[in-house]
Amino acid sequence: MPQTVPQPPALELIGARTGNCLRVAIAMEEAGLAYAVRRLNLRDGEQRSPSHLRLNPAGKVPTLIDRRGPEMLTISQSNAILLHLARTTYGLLLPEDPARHALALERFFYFVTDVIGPSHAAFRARQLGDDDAADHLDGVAVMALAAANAFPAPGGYMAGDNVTLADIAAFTIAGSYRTVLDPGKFANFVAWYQRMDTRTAVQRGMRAWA
Ligand SMILES: N[C@@H](CCC(=O)N[C@@H](CS)C(=O)NCC(=O)O)C(=O)O
Repeated sequence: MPQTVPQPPALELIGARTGNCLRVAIAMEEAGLAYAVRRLNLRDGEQRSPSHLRLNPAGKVPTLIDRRGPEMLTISQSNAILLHLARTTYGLLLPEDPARHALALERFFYFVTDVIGPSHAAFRARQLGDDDAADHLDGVAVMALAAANAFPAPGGYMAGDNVTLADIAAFTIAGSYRTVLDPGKFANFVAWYQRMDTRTAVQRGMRAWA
């Protein structure tokens, strides 16, 4: 009798419970993609094992293995993975209309470079014991988040009526600062955060690395 050879998952996400990995898991869920997760124990240094370094020479997570096409793709950098998922899911994570697409990209990069970048730098500065630099960089991230109060239309998302990469990037970092933003002053942003927080796909993505 012929034996069925188990097939590796078409989409395999390697990572751990970190903001960068959560962002990719939420994007997978929002796009309705089936994927398997392979957890690495970062404390034990599994990201620097020879087998992982072959996939990602930087020794970081996340890394995505995409076996959907004729060639197996290995992609690292969370935001490159997000753009790859958007490109291969045709309008689900970035609108196809050029003007709406441009707006979603503008806001996606806003959160990546103006909020996530300073926030990660603040984290590093604090680890190194430079609290002044860390406080300054956290302040830069908070000011950028506060300015994003103007982005969502009431009831909507960061770049229109539907969730895009901009919302996914914003949500995974906004959680760290949500107690700092005064709900009276930044009501639009706080309402948007709650809208994201109650989405089934977002909740599933947040549990992906549990
Ligand atoms: N820019 C990269 C950052 C990757 C990164 O720093 N990943 C962290 C977890 S969020 C990591 O792998 N840390 C383990 C280590 O540095 O050893 C991305 O967006 O994917």
